Amino acid sequence: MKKLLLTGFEPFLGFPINPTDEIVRALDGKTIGEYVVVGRILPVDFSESAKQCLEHFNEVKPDAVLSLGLAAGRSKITPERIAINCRDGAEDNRGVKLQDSPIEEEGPAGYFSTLPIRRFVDVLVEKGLPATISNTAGTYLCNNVMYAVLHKVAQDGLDVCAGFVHIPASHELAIAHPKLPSWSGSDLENAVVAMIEVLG
Ligand code: PCA
Repeated sequence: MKKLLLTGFEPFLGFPINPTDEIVRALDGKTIGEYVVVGRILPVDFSESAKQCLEHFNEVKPDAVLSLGLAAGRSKITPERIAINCRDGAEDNRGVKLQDSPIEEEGPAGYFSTLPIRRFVDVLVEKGLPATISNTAGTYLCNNVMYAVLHKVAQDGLDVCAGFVHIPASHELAIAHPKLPSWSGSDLENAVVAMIEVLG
């Protein structure tokens, strides 16, 4: 059986919950398609998130990595096309704010996702779940984790597909932040399951 490292994030920036945390906990240990899911939650912390993600990677030795993050305000599931070598944006959960900071001093400008993102979108839409490719994962923690995993895979020459998918807010979050578009928790989870099934 192949192993999938599925990551989510803790709550951040005034959002009382992070739906990725709930999905990862729900799917941890499940077998989906050809994969057994190993779920891990990452901190929203510039000095820790990529480090911890790579520690999980080394421990799990996954065949594929699917990382999830909340993109509050987006209305669709958005597989990310590219991660860029930059950290910038709001304060993290430890109060650290970075500007124009490279993730890897000597690293390339960016990495394309090696997940089948076009197929993800096609399958989700066929199932009636709105999805579109996103061409920016931003410069916050989600981009940081996506870049760090793809950098490791490239540096070590590993046969592991990896990438990142942003998901919309859940209804629970939209109750706390009424202007946010939102999905039900079960639709969000079904979308993640459908993407894992695409992997094999
Ligand atoms: N979303 C943030 C960080 C944690 C999360 O779930 C992001 O898009 O970078």
